[in-house]
Parts: sequence; structure tokens; C-alpha cells
Amino acid sequence: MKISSVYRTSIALLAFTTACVFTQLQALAADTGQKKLVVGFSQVGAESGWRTANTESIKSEAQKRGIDLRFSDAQQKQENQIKAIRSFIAQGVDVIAFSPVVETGFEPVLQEAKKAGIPVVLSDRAVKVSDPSLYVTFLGSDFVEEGRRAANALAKLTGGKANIAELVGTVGSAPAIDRKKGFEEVLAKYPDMKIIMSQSGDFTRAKGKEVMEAFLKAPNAKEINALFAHNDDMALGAIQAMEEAGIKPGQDIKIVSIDGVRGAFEAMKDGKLNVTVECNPLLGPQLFDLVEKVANKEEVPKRVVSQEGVYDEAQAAAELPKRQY
Ligand code: GZL
Repeated sequence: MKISSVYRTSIALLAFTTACVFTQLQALAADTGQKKLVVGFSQVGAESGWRTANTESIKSEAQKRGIDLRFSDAQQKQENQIKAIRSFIAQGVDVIAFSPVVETGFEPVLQEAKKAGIPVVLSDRAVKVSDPSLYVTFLGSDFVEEGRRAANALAKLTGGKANIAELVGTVGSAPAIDRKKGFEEVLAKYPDMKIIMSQSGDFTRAKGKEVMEAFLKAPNAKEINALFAHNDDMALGAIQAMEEAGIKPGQDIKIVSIDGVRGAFEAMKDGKLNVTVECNPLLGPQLFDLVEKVANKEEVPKRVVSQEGVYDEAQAAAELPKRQY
């Protein structure tokens, strides 16, 4: 049967119109579909390789899930975090998540969030509050365990005899307080291991270098045979200071740090760092699983611990290509 050209054109026109209507209906469905989840996130800053990886994980996961993420970088200042949380409350976000730069001083603004009926999720670091209902759940590492792992690794490295210089993290922060606590808990078992110098390097490479330079100028500097750094960035700064002072890092002074960033694996491969205790920054997927449950008023555990390991020089070369941060 010969189909006339008029008939053929009308079939084509009909198909085209149907396709357009269908696309519009799709768009309409998307628009009137589920409201986008709006999450306010206040990040500590961009002080370390760990933090950069943590931010990337959070932003990319929010994007993947179509979440409207309002992200604020506090540049390691608590007053900026408090301002950001107040702004999230004013915007009427669905959930507030944040990594508190220090443990104390957030109670008033968390009371304001509670009064506004906005649930709060802690990511990476904890807060000290008198009212535990001020946050729904805390996702992050067990920093005390990380400190224990660092001390056990150093005891193994030094045969239980060490005069230790300690580079402490940000004063008042949960990781600094708890890593020190776990480290000293294990040290109590080793009478010949003691911390002879300790100062904060604020989790940054620059400050870690500066403090290590001061340690090496101290009257008892020659006694130092071990360094415990609360994060890899400070350890990498200290390594630079040691080399500039003619000291062989990882040999003259054994070094254990925490995070497991790529730079630490490279330093271990070069024999300049001995052990890094992993602290997983890739919290995005777990964080938004929890945030979505909280937004849907589903039950979530009060505490979710991230999983992580310990890596030494022998594993560095094989591990390096697998590292995601
Ligand atoms: C740990 C995180 C710490 C990292 C540092 O979860 O809070 O803050 O160890 C970072 O590198 O600055």
C-alpha cells in the first residue's frame, strides 16, 4: 500500500508532538517531584590534605544525590562556624551538618538550631554539650584509638625506648585531645618512652615545620629520637625542618603520624616517615546516608565510627597507587 506524502508528514508531526509532550511531562514531574533536600555544611577550613579530601568527598556526594548543599569554609575560626550555622537557620535549611573546629562553645547556637526545629549532624569531630539532644548523630573516627595505634607503632619502632617530641593538633579540637589521650594511655605501659617536648602545630605543614625548628634548637634537642605528629601535614613540615638541620628523618628520628594522606605514603616510600595511622576523610557517602535518614525522621545511631587501618614503610609502595586522597 502506497502511503501518501501527506499521510507520512502527519505521522512524523504526531510523533514529534508526542515526544515534546512527553519531555514536558517529565520536566513537570521532576519539578513537582520530591522537594530538593537543603543541607547547610560548615567545614573547619582547608588546613590539611585530609581536610581537602574531606571537603571533596562531601561536595561530590551532595552533587551526586542532587542535594542543595550550602557549604561554608570557616578558615579554622569558631566564630565563622557559629555565623554559618546562624545563617543556615535563617535560610531554613532541612539539616545542618558541621565539623566543629573545637569541642566547646557551640551550645548556644545549637540551642538556636534546636529551637528552629533543624536537626544537626556532627561530621568528623565531636562537640562537648550538656544536652545530647542538640545533635542527632556523630559520624567520625575513634581518635583515642588512633592515638593508641600511633603509640603502639612507635613502641615497636623504637624497642620501647624513646624521647618523644610531639606535634599537637589544633588546641581544643577533639582529634588533638583524644589522639593525645590514646597515645599517653599506651605510653603508660612503657617506662622508657616519654614525651620530652610538646607543642601545637595547628594541623598545618607550615606550623609543623616552625615548631620542629624550635624543638631542634632546644637545649635537650639531641635527646629526641622520635616524633609523634597528630597529622601527616605537620609531620611533613617537621621532615623538612629535620633535613634543613642535617638530620635524617625516619632514621635519626623515627616518625609516626596520623591521617594516611598521599604525601605520607610518598614520604614512607622515601624512608623519611615510618608509620601513618589512617584517618578516613572520605565521609561523604556515609554522611549523606545519615542526613537523608535524619531528614526523613528515621532512627539513626547516636555514634557512627568510620573504618580505618595502619600503614608502614614496607606497605607504602604497594598502597600508594590505591590511595584515594
Ligand atoms: C581528623 C580531622 C583532622 C585531621 C587533620 O578527623 O579532624 O583535622 O587529622 C585535619 O589533618 O586538619
